[in-house]
Amino acid sequence: MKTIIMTALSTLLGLTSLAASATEFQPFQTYTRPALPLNGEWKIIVDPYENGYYNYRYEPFDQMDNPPRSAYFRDAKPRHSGELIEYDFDASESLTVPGDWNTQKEKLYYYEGSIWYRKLFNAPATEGKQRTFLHFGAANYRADVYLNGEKLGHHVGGFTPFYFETTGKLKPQGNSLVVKVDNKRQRDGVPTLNTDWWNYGGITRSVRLLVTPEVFVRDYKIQLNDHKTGELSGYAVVDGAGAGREVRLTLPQLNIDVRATTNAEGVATFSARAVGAQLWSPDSPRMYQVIVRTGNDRLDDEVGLRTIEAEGKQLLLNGKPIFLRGISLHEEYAVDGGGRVTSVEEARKQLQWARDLNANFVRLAHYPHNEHIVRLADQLGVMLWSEIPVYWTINWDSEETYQNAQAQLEEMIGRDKNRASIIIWSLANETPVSEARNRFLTRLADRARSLDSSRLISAAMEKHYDPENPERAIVEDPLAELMDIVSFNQYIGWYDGLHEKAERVTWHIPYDKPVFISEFGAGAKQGLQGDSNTLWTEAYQAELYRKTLAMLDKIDGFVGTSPWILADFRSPRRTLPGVQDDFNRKGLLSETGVRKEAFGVLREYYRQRALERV
Ligand code: GCB
Repeated sequence: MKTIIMTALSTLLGLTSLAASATEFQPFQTYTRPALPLNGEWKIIVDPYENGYYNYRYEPFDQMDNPPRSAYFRDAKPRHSGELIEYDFDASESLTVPGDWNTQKEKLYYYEGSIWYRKLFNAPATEGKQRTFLHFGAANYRADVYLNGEKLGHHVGGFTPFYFETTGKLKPQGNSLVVKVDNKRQRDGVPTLNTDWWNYGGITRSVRLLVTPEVFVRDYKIQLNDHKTGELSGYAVVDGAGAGREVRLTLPQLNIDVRATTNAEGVATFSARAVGAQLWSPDSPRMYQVIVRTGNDRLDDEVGLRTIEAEGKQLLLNGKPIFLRGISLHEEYAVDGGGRVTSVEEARKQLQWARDLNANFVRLAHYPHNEHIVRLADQLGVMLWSEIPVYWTINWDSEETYQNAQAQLEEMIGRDKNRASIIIWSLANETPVSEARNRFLTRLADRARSLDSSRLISAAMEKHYDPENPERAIVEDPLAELMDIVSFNQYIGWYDGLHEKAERVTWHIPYDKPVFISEFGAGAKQGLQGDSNTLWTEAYQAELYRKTLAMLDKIDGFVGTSPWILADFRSPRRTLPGVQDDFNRKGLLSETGVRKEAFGVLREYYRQRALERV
């Protein structure tokens, strides 16, 4: 019922509503709030049989009225010499949070299963009616969270944030926070069993404890509706308030200072005009300070103001045509031990590599990346594509799978909706056309649009060949009708013939929409020299880039590309000894950042493109 009322209300207010969420997730803007970090060393127990979760009849302990002390989340110690407790966090080994587990211990290189994490901490000082929240940036894939032996809840999905309120649940000292993280792949999961990347497990992003006033600004959105008039609109969501609470929105450098009052759901809506604002763009990533206040609470942030539209076959940033000089990227940084990106410095290094390539756009594949990189992209002027892991062969017929995908979409948009850098939300990658898949993705597209009208929606589709003419490539997919941009992956010259084929193929793309090539590429082992007709050599990859770029240039409505991929990345599908050794080798850089010849080819192409401006 609440959902229905809120949906109607939001539509009425033209809100990009989080409050209409069908799930329990309510976005919480935490990045700029002061917090007690619970990062660092956590004690761990590796538990492949989930012995700490199920009894010997396979009944879950956390669904029992009085869970026994043998349940690991009780974090128990024998009370006397006769009490049998077969685990001991204090005496166990440790892992660092944030971080994946596979790259922290050799024995966990291929581990997929459950690991229990435990952190002891003292409560931060609070005053009066202040509230506390435990916030997780991400844990892959399922996290069950317990505080002082009691379950706080669980979260599914490896790349988006979640949190629990802990007000009244903390002891002044010695709180035991236990998290069971399980990264087993699942047929009904998002992603599903089969992916071309390693499914790193663990608490991969920061854990923080936030203290807020009783009533506080949990979320807000601000968007530029019209680049000519500077018309802005937005809203703030106040947690703990009913109707009639005053909220103040200030953008001091633009002399904007407006007040609004919350409705019964705690939502206050704003409109304002940004007179003389410098719009955000890669050439000039101007950021403006934003302050949202209510009572004694204050949320500080920075936003860029820009519009992005598709008009006919053109892509318009602030009303002007733009070409996306892109590159695809996994959230992996193999330098210094490798694994998932965990720090601002690593994220900055990745964006620096992209900028060295003269790129102005990065496709964050194939799941939402950390908040550091998205915020850095705002600062540095790099446009982004952000996607959810609806990849290949998701179980399209399962409602549970759909709800899972939708929740990840809502969490992604919920976290990043104020980031000017993100211009495209992507819903799926290389999914096979079928009735069930079309229904699934249509629902997701509708949901994405209802949440955010200030960005484009896309999905990486596929091509096929004209049965009458094997060199006439066609991009036709019912999904394309729903998208703002027609994006597709194609591997002519790698999975599909040799690079010379690119000289002969013509394209038929029957949509009056911008065309974006979200992937092309070839494997090359860095340092492997040879002739340009031999697979795996740097020369072959470089030649494929030359021929592919020449082919793409001829496509009507070509507005950009994000070749696959910036750096080699770990994938258990890639076993060829001496060449792949567990890495997908389509990087323009090796996994440690050493350039291959094709890096220079793309860099030069982008340099020319940048000179032409479009
Ligand atoms: C694709 C996928 C990407 C793979 C890539 C490859 O089309 O979208 O995840 O890694 O091809 O290397 O085969």
